[in-house]
Amino acid sequence: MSVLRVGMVGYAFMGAAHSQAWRAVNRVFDLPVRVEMTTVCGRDGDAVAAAAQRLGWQSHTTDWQTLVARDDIDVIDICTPGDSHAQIALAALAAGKHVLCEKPLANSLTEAAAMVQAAASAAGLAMCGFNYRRVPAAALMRRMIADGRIGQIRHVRAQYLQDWIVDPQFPLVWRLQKEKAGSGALGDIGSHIVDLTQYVTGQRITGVSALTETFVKERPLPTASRGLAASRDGASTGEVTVDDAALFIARLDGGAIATYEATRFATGRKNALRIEVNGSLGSLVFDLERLNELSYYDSAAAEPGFSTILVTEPHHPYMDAWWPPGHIIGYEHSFTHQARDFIEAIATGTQPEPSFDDAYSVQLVLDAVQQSASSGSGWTHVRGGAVSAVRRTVEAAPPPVS
Ligand code: SOE
Repeated sequence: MSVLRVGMVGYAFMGAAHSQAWRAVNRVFDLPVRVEMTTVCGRDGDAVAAAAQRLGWQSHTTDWQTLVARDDIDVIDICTPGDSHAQIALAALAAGKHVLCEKPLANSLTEAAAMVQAAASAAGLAMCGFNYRRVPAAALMRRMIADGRIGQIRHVRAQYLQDWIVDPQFPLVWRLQKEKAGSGALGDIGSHIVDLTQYVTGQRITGVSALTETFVKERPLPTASRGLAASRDGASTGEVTVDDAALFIARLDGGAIATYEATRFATGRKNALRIEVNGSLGSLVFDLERLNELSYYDSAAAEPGFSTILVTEPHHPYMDAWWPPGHIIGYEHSFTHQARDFIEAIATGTQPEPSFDDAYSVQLVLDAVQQSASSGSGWTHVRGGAVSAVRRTVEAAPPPVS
C-alpha cells in the first residue's frame, strides 16, 4: 500500500477534529492509500510539541514555510484562522502539494480568487473543508433531491444558531476580529448553510438582501493565558469588528427562494444547524442536533405526514463502513468522511469537492451579503460564477503518493 504523508498547520479545535479523522480513516474505510500523520505545525514550540503527542503526529515544527516545501510531505491540511489560509495554500500549491483548507476559504474575495487560480493550474488537488456535506443524512438529502423525491424546489429555510458570545464579558478572541476572521457569524457558520444549500439543492444563490448586527461592540481583551496579546496602549477592552448575526433572504438559480439566519446570540442554541427544503412533491429537513435522522414529507404517501428516516443503513452514504443499522454516529465522523473523500480523489486523480471553485461561490454569497447589509440598499446580485469554471479530471495526476 502506498503512503500519503500529511503536514497539518494549526492544532486547535479544527486541527483536533482533522487529526481524529486522519487517525481513523484507514481503520474504517478500505482505501488504496495509507495516511501517515507526518508533521503538525504551530507557532508555539512547546504547545505544538504537546499537540503532536496528544493528537498522534510523528513530529512537529513551528515553520510552515519549510513544511510546505518538504519532499516528504504530500498533503498540506490548513486548520488555521482565515487570515493565513491564502498564504499557506498558495505556497503549498506552488510546491506541488495537495491542499485541504478549512472553511471559509479565505477572508476576502481577492484572496479566495487567488487560491482558485492557483488550484486551477497546480499539480496538486485542492479541497475546502465544508464537513457538514459529509454527514450521511445531509448527503442522503442531496441524493433524494437529485432523484426528484420532493419535486421542484420552492423554499430553502436555513439556520445556524450558536450562543457562545452572549456574555458581553466574553473576550475579544480572534473570531471577533475582522483582520483575523474576515467576518463573524456570517463567515464562520453562515458559510456552512450557504454551502449546504448549494450542495443539497444543486442550485447556486444568485442574489441576496441582508442585514447584519453587532450587538456587543466592545469586549475585554483576552488574557495572555488564552494565547493572545494584550493591547500595547494598556487598554483593557477592544472593538468587535465583525458581525454577531447575519440574516438574509436569497434567490437560487433553479427558481427557489430562501431565508438564512446565522447568529452567535441565539441564547440556549449551542450548535443548531437546521435546513429545510420544501418542494412541489414533498419536503426534507436536516437538523444537526439529530444528525442520524432525516425528516421526509411525501405528499403522495397514503397518509402524508413527516416521517423520520434513520440514516444508518448500509445503503446510506458512508454508512456501510460503520456499525450495524441503528448504531448511530456523531460530529467527528463528518471529518473522517471528508478525509476519505479527499484521499480517494487523490488516489484516483479526480477533483475533490467542494473544490476551491465551489468554496469561491460561497465567498461570492458572503461578499454580497456584506455589501447588501453595509450599503443598506437591499437587493444585491451575487457576482457571476467561479473564477475558473474548470472542473478538472486530472488526466495525468502527479504521483499522489510516495
Ligand atoms: C465555531 O463557531 C465553529 O467551530 C465553526 O468554526 C465550525 O465550522 C462549526 O462546525 C462549529 O462551530
